[in-house]
Amino acid sequence: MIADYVMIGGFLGAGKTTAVLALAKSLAAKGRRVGLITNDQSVGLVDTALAAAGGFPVEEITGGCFCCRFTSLTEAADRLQERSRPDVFIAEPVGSCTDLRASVSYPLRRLYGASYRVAPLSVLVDPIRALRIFGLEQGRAFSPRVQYVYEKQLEEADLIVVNKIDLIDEGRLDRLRRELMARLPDAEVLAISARKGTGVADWFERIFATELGLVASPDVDYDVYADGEARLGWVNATLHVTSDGMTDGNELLMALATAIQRPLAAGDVEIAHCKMTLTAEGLGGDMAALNLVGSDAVPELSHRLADPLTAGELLLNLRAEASPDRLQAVVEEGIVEAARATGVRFRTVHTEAFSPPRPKPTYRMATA
Ligand SMILES: Nc1nc2c(ncn2[C@@H]2O[C@H](COP(=O)(O)OP(=O)(O)OP(=O)(O)O)[C@@H](O)[C@H]2O)c(=O)[nH]1
Ligand SMILES: [Mg+2]
Repeated sequence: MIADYVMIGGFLGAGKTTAVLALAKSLAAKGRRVGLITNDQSVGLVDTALAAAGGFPVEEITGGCFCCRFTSLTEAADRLQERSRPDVFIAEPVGSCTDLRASVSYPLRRLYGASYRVAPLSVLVDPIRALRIFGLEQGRAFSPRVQYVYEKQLEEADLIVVNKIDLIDEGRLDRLRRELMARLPDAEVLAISARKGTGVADWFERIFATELGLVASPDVDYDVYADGEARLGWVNATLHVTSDGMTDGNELLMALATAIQRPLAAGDVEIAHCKMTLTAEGLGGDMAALNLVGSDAVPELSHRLADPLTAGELLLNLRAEASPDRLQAVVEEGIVEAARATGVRFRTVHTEAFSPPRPKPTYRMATA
């Protein structure tokens, strides 16, 4: 049987996980069996928790990206195959990775073409981030090396999917669309709201109506790419939370996010994405999830805990343009402040702060 392999890329916080889950739901409703693959440089993934909460079989690849661990990708697909025999795999690459066409899509097509039909490469765009990066609007952006990675991600897309259109008016969307079409004349530009469902049916149809475009991959200067990626610091933490009385877990996530955001915004550090989940112990796996997609953005709860809790597990994944040490210190101080504000106790189960290492793809096939 040939399964579909769908990869949904895009920069950190663009809405990949939200879109992956929306696509998975829509396919499951049509009777298709879906398997999800998440990816990160480290363990303790918010995205895996969200995918599992969505009720889908999920395999995670930790400790490196798909491109650098190509074999792990096919092994993850094999494990999903054993568990639930998916006929569609949906993979979310790390949001700071690029060159996926050459290092994942083409190798998959060439080496495993008998097992997978590789869908066109979709790259999601957060319109507010993009308007700033392209200089069309004022606001905090990233340094040029990080923007290099951002631009390379767009350059390799078959489908550029402007997401979150519920946040912008027609005029801003038009301006962005024109800019994208001028910069990337060969790509198809779509506009959706993964959250509200606007435009997603058309996009999903495009994913299955066509195949991966067989164009040459963009040239990528790996020195610049590696430097751009390394300027982003990452913190992944798994924390055990307890309180003597009942605590509102939603407020706890808000308190922690605010305590992390404040010093970073004041220190002129741009947050790419700060995300957290809090899973309550003994409440049937009920979970809250919080996302913050910029230093001047507003932290948002995408899932809320229905009931207060006395114990739970908190996963925190922070990516921002600053050194890992600085981010780690901000997280530690944030934990102290959130504990003081809410009266809970935190115990660190696992924590890791680092910058992504230089990407070294297993394969690099510039053409199909
Ligand atoms: N308003 C709005 N928010 C959205 C939409 N899609 C996603 N978001 C929000 O954007 C934030 C980031 O979404 P994710 O799906 O986690 O983004 P991601 O690209 O998977 O992020 P990383 O995995 O960290 O790179 C969350 O708060 C989402 O709820 C949308 O269509 N509209
Ligand atoms: Mg994600």
